[in-house]
Amino acid sequence: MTTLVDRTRTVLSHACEVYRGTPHAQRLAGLRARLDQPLRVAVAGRVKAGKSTLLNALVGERLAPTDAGECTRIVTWYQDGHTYQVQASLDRQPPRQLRFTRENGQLDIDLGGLAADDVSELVVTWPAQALRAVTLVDTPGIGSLTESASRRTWDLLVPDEEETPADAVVYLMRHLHAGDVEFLRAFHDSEVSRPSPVNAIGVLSRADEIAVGRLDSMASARRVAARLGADPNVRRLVQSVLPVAGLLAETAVTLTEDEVGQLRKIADLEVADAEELLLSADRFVSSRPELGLTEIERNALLDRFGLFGVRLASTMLRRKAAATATDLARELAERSGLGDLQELLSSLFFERRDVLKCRSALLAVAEVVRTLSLPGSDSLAAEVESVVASAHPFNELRVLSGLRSGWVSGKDDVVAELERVIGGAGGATHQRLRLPADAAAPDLTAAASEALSRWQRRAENPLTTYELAVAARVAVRSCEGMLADLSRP
Ligand SMILES: Nc1nc2c(ncn2[C@@H]2O[C@H](COP(=O)(O)OP(=O)(O)OP(=O)(O)O)[C@@H](O)[C@H]2O)c(=O)[nH]1
Ligand SMILES: [Mg+2]
Repeated sequence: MTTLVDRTRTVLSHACEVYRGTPHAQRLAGLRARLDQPLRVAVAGRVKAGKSTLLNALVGERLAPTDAGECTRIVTWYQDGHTYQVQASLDRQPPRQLRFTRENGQLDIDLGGLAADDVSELVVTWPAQALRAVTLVDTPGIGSLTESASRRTWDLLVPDEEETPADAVVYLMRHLHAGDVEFLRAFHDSEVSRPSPVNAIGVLSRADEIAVGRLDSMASARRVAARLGADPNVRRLVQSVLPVAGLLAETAVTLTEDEVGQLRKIADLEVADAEELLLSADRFVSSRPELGLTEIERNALLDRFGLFGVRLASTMLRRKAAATATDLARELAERSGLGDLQELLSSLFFERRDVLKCRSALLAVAEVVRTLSLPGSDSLAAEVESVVASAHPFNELRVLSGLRSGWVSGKDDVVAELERVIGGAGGATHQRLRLPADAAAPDLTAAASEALSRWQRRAENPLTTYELAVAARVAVRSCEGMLADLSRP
């Protein structure tokens, strides 16, 4: 069976032949190579939304700078590799290797006299488990579009004439800002990425700050995120919005024994005393000198955990909800929302990585064909069309974005089922059928058969709207695909 990747590779090989000797040749070869590389996910959002912090949490190391340094203004790629290396791409000169150091686990890159504006991007190669499946791209915050650092992010996500270098985007919002909607719309409306929420998810970032650091902050953040995620304007742009306390997540995955020792001193206080100490950051830094923590240590704890994190971690230690540093790290990571984000990334992006990569590649070939017409480029365009039109995963993505944009509509329960069946909540069979992960094969088969008949009836029902009937036929194919998979030994 030829897979979508095989077919895309064939198209790219033809494209390389047709455009040999032109300025597009190198880019097409690069696109072909990209099919075998990890998925590229960009982390984007406004200035200080917590992008770099979240990226570090996803990698499990403090690689991205979260201070006010020059490097925060440069688009930076974090990719897996055999050696540790940092390379700067410059505008009109060959790339340059940069020196770097690590202090307290934090990577510090020396720009070696270069100004941030002269560097078009940094590529950090770092052997890390988390980077095997995905290359992460940290972007400067989008403030004003005229500012040069914003411009680079904009070019990365919405290039004028190139394919988007990222296959998918995690978009951070602190609370919905008019600028967020404007940004997301531009990202999706661009010819290259096409209006589609299929490759974007939203994160309500710095979630601990929503209820000013109270212990129930994450619950409030979940409510705000659910509201945002249900807003038609947001649904049109991102698949889902979930809250993440990025700082807590980053600290959890890089927690040290020293820090746990310091938190234990707070945990040993009487509940009422600890609560009073943690009423505000000022009070935490300056009161109870007998605690045995210096002002520097207290400030460091605040920087690493935030007031919410100090409260949560010390409470968990006091209640013995976490006994060891490892337990505490795991609990904090879970409560920060990092686990949920990783699951969502996995079901919506990683499991679909081939489709997303092929999508980026085919859109780019279509773009090249539009830009430069050569003998053979017409048939190339037809090939792209044929792969795009006949590959079922693309049809699923199309229906998904049709649902999100309101183009396909129907009764709420029908729409919800449609979205699930075509993989909108994850591509695994049990997710599509809304069954538990350990559902037995006969139950899956029974559910898939029932879904198949339901969608066949809907597709053929003369009262079904034209759009819904088209979508129903895609759902029928999805059900048939599940049944075919299930019948394989
Ligand atoms: N309380 C709290 N603070 C956070 C969180 N995430 C980030 N911060 C803090 O917010 C500041 C900015 O965080 P960054 O991760 O650098 O944000 P960014 O979006 O990468 O910023 P720029 O790249 O400069 O636009 C830092 O001081 C972080 O410690 C969070 O989840 N909670
Ligand atoms: Mg940053």
